[in-house]
Amino acid sequence: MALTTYNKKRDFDDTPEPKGKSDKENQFRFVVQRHDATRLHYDFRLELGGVLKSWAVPKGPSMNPEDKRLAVMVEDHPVSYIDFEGTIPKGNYGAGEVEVWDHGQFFPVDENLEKLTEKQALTALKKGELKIFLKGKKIEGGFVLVKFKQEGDNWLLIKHKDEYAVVKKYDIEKHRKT
Ligand SMILES: [Mn+2]
Repeated sequence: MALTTYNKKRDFDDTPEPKGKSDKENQFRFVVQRHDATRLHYDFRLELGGVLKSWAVPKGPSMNPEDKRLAVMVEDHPVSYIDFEGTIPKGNYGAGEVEVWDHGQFFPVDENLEKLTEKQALTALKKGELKIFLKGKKIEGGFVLVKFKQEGDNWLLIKHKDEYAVVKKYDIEKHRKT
């Protein structure tokens, strides 16, 4: 079961995070959670296959196509994690503050920006390259997630060159909600 690792890492008597169980109906939502843990990072999650496919992005997503953001794939999270905000207490896995930085819809797409089905998206992910179109409040437009080696969990998250792209330096912390 996809959420075994997620559940194993957490003590639900001690963390306010939701317990993992998979959902059936996919709504193609995404979330970016700012996670002020041992190291500040942004967690990027896509609702696919009854779970949230998840990457920890140390520098966060960038709207500048020049930035190739390292995105380390982590364990699948339950769909109910999509609006999780709060404090993971000290001593727990990922201890620190979590806040939703951005959220919205996404569409998995092919190279011609035609929508893919959920099944096609899962296949693309397995092959190590998934193109998506995001419609969030802060981030918008085409992105690609590409695995840069066959082995390991290291991917790159790159903004596609389109009308939503930002060409100047992109500072995610300045884009933080107040
Ligand atoms: Mn995290």
